[in-house]
Amino acid sequence: MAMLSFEKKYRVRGGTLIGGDLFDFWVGPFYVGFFGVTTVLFAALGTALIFYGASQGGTWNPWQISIAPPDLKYGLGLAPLMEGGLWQIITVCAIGAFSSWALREVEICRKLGMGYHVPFAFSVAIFAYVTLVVIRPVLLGAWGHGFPYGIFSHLDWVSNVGYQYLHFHYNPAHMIAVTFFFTTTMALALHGSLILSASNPKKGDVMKTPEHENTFFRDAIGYSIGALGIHRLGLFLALSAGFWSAVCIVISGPFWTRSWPEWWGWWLELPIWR
Ligand code: 07D
Ligand code: 07D
Ligand code: U10
Repeated sequence: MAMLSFEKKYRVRGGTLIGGDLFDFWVGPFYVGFFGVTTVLFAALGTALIFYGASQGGTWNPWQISIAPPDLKYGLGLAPLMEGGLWQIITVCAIGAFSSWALREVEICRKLGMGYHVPFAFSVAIFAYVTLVVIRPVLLGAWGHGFPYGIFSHLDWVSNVGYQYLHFHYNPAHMIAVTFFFTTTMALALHGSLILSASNPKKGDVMKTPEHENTFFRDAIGYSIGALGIHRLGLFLALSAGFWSAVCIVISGPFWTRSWPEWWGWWLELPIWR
């Protein structure tokens, strides 16, 4: 009930980026807005094209459906529909839908008078995707370097591209990204467990305060980052994971063409060993 009366108060017009009052309303729980309409249009077209591609692809097994990017011979040009053209249109739809979703989040933030942290965070995921299917293919001179749209086929792409550089674990930016992913998981486990331990006591027990939370970590490791700080740290860790992922793939090919283990040659060539 509290939620419903809150929504009534805040479900007012205004704060849109584009179109004024146009589509400035809600359908059930969903805010629509101009960018809600563009999200639905791009997502519906992209999904329909995936189904069309699947209908031509010889399998309805959801794990095996795959829409491949064009052959490398098409370079950065347009490819015929059934030879990668479909992948190119679906890519435009995907970028259109993801960006629309981010902008719809911005409009919701504006209506609520909140910061833009959530759309900013989603933009980092979009940036990683755009790095994979636009920035790196453009730097390498062919759309064929994008990944195929299929559940198993995109795993094959990751494995193949990994082995193309002999041993992807030796990519230093991949190491940084993986470390950020692992650290994010650890931070969330620490935070989730700490909050539940203090604020979800068993029946009859009193709820503990943020002072208890601070004191736990001061006792355990000598320092507490604080209630706001842990959320800043969590956001930083998670966004860094996505950012360094984009870096690790964009340098593979455009900036380093040999095997990743070879990159570490600089260490053996340091003057101190001579
Ligand atoms: C839990 C939020 C919900 C989102 C879900 C995903 C679709 C795709 C479309 C059949 C955390 C919805 C899925 C709409 C259906 C078609 C055409 C988010 C949550 C549940 N991957 N990947 C998966 C995508 C890339 C990799 C699963 C998308 C890169 C590995 C799912 C993209 C590389 C593994 C999926 C993308 C890569 C997966 C679970 C886009 C490097 C797995 C995802 C748009 C990043 C895992 C069979 C998940 C798996 C997996 C979706 C890109 C590697 C199908 C939409 C090219 C190694 N990926 N992926 O939970 O089980 O995300 O695969 O960039 O092991 Mg992938
Ligand atoms: C791209 C997803 C964007 C999603 C968006 C939203 C919908 C809507 C709707 C649910 C970036 C989509 C939304 C579709 C859904 C509804 C309703 C996220 C994206 C915009 N690796 N590796 C990474 C590890 C190896 C290789 C990243 C670990 C091998 C290559 C990460 C290991 C070889 C590439 C990572 C490991 C190899 C990567 C992925 C371990 C293979 C990449 C995360 C333990 C033999 C990719 C930008 C990411 C990359 C990438 C982790 C092993 C190859 C750091 C932990 C050694 C080729 N690997 N990897 O990027 O950087 O998320 O992509 O072994 O391209 Mg790796
Ligand atoms: C956090 C938090 C916190 C909270 C929280 C949360 C983080 C402080 C206070 C939030 C966290 C959770 C709730 C936990 C669970 C979340 C996850 C595990 C993350 C992953 C999430 C999911 C897997 C769910 C994904 C669901 C989505 C994206 C919703 C799908 C919605 C739609 C398809 C409708 C979108 C609406 C739009 C675009 C606006 C326009 C709407 C209309 C026009 C009306 C609707 C019309 C249609 C649906 C038409 C048909 C659409 C078509 C044909 C196209 C779509 C095609 C598709 C295939 C989808 O920190 O603590 O607590 O809660």
